[in-house]
Order: sequence, then structure tokens, then C-alpha cells
Amino acid sequence: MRHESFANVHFREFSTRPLDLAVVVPTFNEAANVRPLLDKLAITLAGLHFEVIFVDDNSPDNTADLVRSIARSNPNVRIVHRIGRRGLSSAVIEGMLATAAPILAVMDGDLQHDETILPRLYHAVTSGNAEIAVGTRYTDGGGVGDWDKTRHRISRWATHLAQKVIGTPLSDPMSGFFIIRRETLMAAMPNISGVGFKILLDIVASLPKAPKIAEIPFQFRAREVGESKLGPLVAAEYLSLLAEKTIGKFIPIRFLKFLCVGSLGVLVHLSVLAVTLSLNISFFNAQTTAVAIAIAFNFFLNNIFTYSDRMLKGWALMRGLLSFYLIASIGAVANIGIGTWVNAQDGRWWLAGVTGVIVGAAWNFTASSFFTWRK
Ligand SMILES: Nc1nc2c(ncn2[C@@H]2O[C@H](COP(=O)(O)OP(=O)(O)OP(=O)(O)O)[C@@H](O)[C@H]2O)c(=O)[nH]1
Ligand SMILES: [Mg+2]
Repeated sequence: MRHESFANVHFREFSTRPLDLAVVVPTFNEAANVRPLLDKLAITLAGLHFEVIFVDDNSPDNTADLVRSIARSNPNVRIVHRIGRRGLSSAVIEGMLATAAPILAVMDGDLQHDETILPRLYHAVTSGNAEIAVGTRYTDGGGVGDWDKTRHRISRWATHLAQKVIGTPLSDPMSGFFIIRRETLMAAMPNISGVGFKILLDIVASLPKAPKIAEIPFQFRAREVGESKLGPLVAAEYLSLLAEKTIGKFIPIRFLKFLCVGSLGVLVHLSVLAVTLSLNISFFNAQTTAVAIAIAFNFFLNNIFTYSDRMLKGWALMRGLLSFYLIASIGAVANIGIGTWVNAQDGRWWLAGVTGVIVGAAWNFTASSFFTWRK
């Protein structure tokens, strides 16, 4: 079998030599691409002592089992198998932290990245010219193959946004194909966000000082087997990453999301109040109904938006709703109590109102992140 030869030759020749390079490959449903990728890497990287680490999020097509079966007879192939989690960036981070190699390559598992530029990327970082070497689709010689107009436009727009918002020097900040020195990665780690799918942008924006970057153009190949994972979630997580790398330095993005949901909750509250009052119900009953509905609205929206990474389902969802009702009730008491106290001290009604709201929101956020959506 073809890749057994990869196993034997590779291990026999290099087992006494220290590791030069690790290639980290995030996968989700890429079983059909695993063997072809290993064969291509064995040819391109012949001469280097490298290992390939697949990080698989429990793909239904059993990519992880396949990699494990190859790894059994090939110590240069490894698997990090994650269960109950998704996300390309966090997968890549775990793969990079799971190896001892001094130089780390990251590439997709679907054969879209042209592996033949890996030696040039490797040379760029080992020669001392760069700390990060990136395969780019947006300089002369690079390209995106047969993308349709819409995808092209979205990608260009997202690239501009990253360049404007973060001021990154990368021509292709969305690229998932690069090689980085271990020290450079470790310098970025304390600030890394790990959200979403754009790990290169995350790393570069997390470094305390601008890294030396080399860019090497390549043609992004068309995907032949397997399915793309692009979709609205990828787009939403991209915007979250940009927010985290900008205003996120001053205020937690999760708290901002919580406040956005809370503001919508106020609109829901007022709408329900208006409708119930128009039905000739007493104010007390109308207000109680509005509060109950607004709290449930906040809970469900926070569950899919603010805490999408810890989303509650089934019975946990019901338990979460109850705990959120309890927390929000305490928040309301704190809001009223503190507001009344400030009003008595200061006399400015609006200041008292705002202080009550801030204290209530901070309590709701902190308590619910500990009890309702605990990690
Ligand atoms: N571990 C892990 N890998 C993922 C996840 N999402 C995508 N991947 C892998 O990351 C790589 C890039 O994902 P793709 O869906 O191919 O993204 P893309 O190349 O930008 O998009 P296409 O051109 O449409 O293929 C592939 O190897 C995927 O299998 C994930 O949630 N977890
Ligand atoms: Mg792809």
C-alpha cells in the first residue's frame, strides 16, 4: 500500500533525528483526502523529519478512525480527536500545542492548499528572513481558481475589512496556509482568541509586536472531494474575531453581545406591555407577563448568540431557563434597590435609573455565565 511505504521509509530514515517540522491539519469530514494528502506531503517534504497532526472534531465520516489506523503503523502521523467541540482555529491551536516541533505548518485537509510551496515557506522561517511565512492567494502568482463572483466578492470584502479594522500587513489574512516559528506562536498565545476559522489573523493580531512576514503566492485548488464548511456561522464568527481584536481589548465581546440581547429584550418587553394593556388587563398583570416573556426571550437569544459555544439543549435548556429566571429576578431587585438608593443620595433620576440598569446587567451577566452557561 502506498502510504505504508511513507510510514516505513520515513520512520526508519529519521527516527534518530530531532523533529524539524509538524504539519497541523484541521479536519471535518475529510476521510477521502487523508491518504492523498499524506502521500503528497511525503514527496514534497522528503529530507525533513516531520510529523503530521490531524485535529478532527469527531467527523461523522470517521476521519479520526482512519487517521488512527494509519498512525498505528506510522509514528509520524498523529491524531488529536476532539469530541463535543467545533471550530477550526481552536483545532489548529490544540494541534500546534500537541507537538514538540520547533516549526509549525498549518494547512487544510482538503488538498486545496498547494503543498509544493511548503519547502519555500519552511526555508523562509528557518533562514531567519521571517517569523511567519504565509501562502497567499492575493499577490502576483497567487489565485483562487474557479470561485464564483459572489464568493470572490465576499472574500475580498472580508480581506479589506481585516486590513482596515486591524491594520494587518497580510495580503491574504484569511489564508489558512502558513508556517510559523514556535517562539512566535508562543508569544501570541496569551492574547489569542481562538474563536472562529481565521487562525492566522488571530495570531498576527495577538502578537505584541508586528512579526516579520514572508508571503509566497499559490493557486488555491478547487475542492474535489468532501464538502465546504463555509456558511453564515463562519461569517458571524469572523466578525466576532474582528470585534475581539479591536474593542475586545477594552470590554469583553460576550458582555457586549449580552447587552445587545438585553436591549432587544427591552423592546420585546414594551411591545408585550402595549399589547396586553390594549386587552384591558390590569397594569400589574400586563407588566408581569411582559417581564416573564422578555426574560425568556433574553434567555433563548443569549443561548444561541452570546453563548453559542456553550449552547444548552434538552433538559439542560429547561434547567438553564429556570436558573436564568432566578438570576434575572435578583438582578431586578438589585436594579431597583441601587437605583432608589442613588436617587435618594443624588436626586438626579436619570443617573439613578442608569446606575440601577448597569448594576442589574452586570449581575445578570456575571451570575448567568457562572450558573446558567457554566463551562
Ligand atoms: N477540526 C475542524 N476542522 C474544520 C472545521 N471546519 C473546517 N475544518 C477543516 O478546515 C479546513 C478548511 O475548511 P473548508 O471548509 O475547506 O474551508 P475553505 O477551504 O475556506 O472553503 P472551501 O473552498 O469551500 O473548501 C478543512 O480541512 C476542513 O475539514 C472544524 O470545525 N473543526
Ligand atoms: Mg477548503
